[in-house]
Amino acid sequence: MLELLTQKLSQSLGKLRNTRKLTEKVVNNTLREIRLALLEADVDYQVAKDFIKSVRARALGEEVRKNLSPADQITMIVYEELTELLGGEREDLKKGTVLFVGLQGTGKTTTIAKVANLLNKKGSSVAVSSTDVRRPAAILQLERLAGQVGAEFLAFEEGLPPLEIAKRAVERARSSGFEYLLLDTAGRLHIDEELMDELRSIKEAVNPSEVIYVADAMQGQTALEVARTFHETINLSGAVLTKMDGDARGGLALSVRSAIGIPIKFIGVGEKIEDLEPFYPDRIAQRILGLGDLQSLVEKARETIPEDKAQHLSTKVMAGDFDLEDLREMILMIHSMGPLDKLLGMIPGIGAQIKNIKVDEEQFKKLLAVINSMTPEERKNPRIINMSRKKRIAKGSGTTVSDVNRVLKRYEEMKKMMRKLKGMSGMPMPKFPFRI
Ligand SMILES: Nc1nc2c(ncn2[C@@H]2O[C@H](COP(=O)(O)OP(=O)(O)OP(=O)(O)O)[C@@H](O)[C@H]2O)c(=O)[nH]1
Ligand SMILES: [Mg+2]
Repeated sequence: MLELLTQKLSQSLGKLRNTRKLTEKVVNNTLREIRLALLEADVDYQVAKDFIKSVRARALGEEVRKNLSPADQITMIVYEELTELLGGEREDLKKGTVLFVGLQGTGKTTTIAKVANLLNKKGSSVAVSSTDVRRPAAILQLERLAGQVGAEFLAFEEGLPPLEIAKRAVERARSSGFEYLLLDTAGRLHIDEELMDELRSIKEAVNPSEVIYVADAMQGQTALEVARTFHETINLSGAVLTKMDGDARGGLALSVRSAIGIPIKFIGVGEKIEDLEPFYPDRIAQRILGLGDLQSLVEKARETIPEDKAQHLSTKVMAGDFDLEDLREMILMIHSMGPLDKLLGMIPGIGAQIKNIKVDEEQFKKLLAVINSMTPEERKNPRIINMSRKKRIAKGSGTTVSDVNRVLKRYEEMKKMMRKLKGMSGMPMPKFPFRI
């Protein structure tokens, strides 16, 4: 997801590392590259143009923050503008009836089951029902999925028209006291009047708290056009982008908010029930910039690691007050959490590099091996590592002295960066370029 964009952006921002001053020329060059990267990622033309315009205005106009290098300064502005572009603050789904709409096969039914599962886990009471009488077995599909996630499925006699099902489902959900009713609708291959009329009448009858547009991220700009028509007809309140695990270039994710004016609430990242992530603009902006996504990582960790341990570790890291032992623990924690490919992108600095997952796994192992070969004192205070110890560590870990140096240098950089950013407004999360 978004790897290509991440790579391109990291490349052009990386070039700034040796720049001493943000002149107009430097800014223009960088922004030209960023604009191209956005367009290549299939971001809407106007959205990309407006984005670049705001970044330029700030990069050239803003008071220089003395404690930041030009590279960090631009990264910071791009980060903040990206967060804004992606929708700013995330809001949870409003309680009530949530209508899911979208074209055929985009993932409406699957997404309803995934959302029901998430809400259930958070302790909300959720019912689901389907008005999709067009496709044989569509209703059964939702019933089965509901059973799988333990959500109440509201069934009605066969032969009822969609509008009638919708009305009865709302009544029943209300009288049974459910906090959420997730309502499935039929899809079509293309937008047609009949579908729009059906959705319009359902919407009027059920007065939903949310109307969620489900889009297949692989469809890129086409999905944006469709969203526009849906929005004009039935007024959407949010979107879910599915199939972000595929080779979608990500442009849709960056365009929806600005082009249509609705926030993305979730992204689907696989076919399984758990493959749904709440969409946090700031975290996605961090991932896009190759800064990782420590928050999501920590949340994932909580599912597998005792909470106090994860909390303790993340507090230390965020404060820029961590040693190599903490870093090692973090890596081990990550290792115990499951498939590397999904997790690696969340580690600051590594996201940009995960084109070839095999290489990264080796880097990962190398990093661990180097830290493992140090003594506990050395991990606590790496400054005591002298040349002869470096040689021993390299030998013990099957690496070279320059590998050891790289690990130490990156560690120092990470710490420095975290400390610099600590307490800065608009930068809730650490960013540290970690590469070995
Ligand atoms: N890889 C991947 N597949 C997904 C994702 N979400 C849904 N799918 C798959 O997409 C296919 C269509 O999903 P459905 O949920 O049936 O789509 P729908 O919009 O309800 O389709 P209709 O009811 O026919 O309009 C299924 O094979 C799902 O498993 C996702 O995030 N990633
Ligand atoms: Mg369906």
